[in-house]
Amino acid sequence: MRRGALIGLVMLTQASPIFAHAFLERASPPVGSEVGASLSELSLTFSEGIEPLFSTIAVHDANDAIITTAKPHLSADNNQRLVVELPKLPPGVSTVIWHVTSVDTHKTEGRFQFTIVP
Ligand SMILES: [Cu+2]
Repeated sequence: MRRGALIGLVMLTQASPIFAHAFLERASPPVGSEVGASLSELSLTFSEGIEPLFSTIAVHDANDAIITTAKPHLSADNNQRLVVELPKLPPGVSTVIWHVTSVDTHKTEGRFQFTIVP
């Protein structure tokens, strides 16, 4: 009886690292989308809980100038969602470059684009 429980526990702990990296699951605005210039914040939802102090989101405009100045913070109801307030974005292609550290201290990064339409 005790032996069976121990084997079950070992299998559980071995299975968990497979899911332990934070990958981007959804973005708002969505990856590749077209959005109006009234956009005021960006949110990225990951597959794992995020450590906001060790995570950055930079948005570059079409001229590659960095236009984000605010620090990203966690959504109040979801520790897998990072939110950053945006200044008014110029029309054109914006590039989002994210670097995040998940709660298990692993780092992941990525980038995507969306387009601001006037
Ligand atoms: Cu990990």
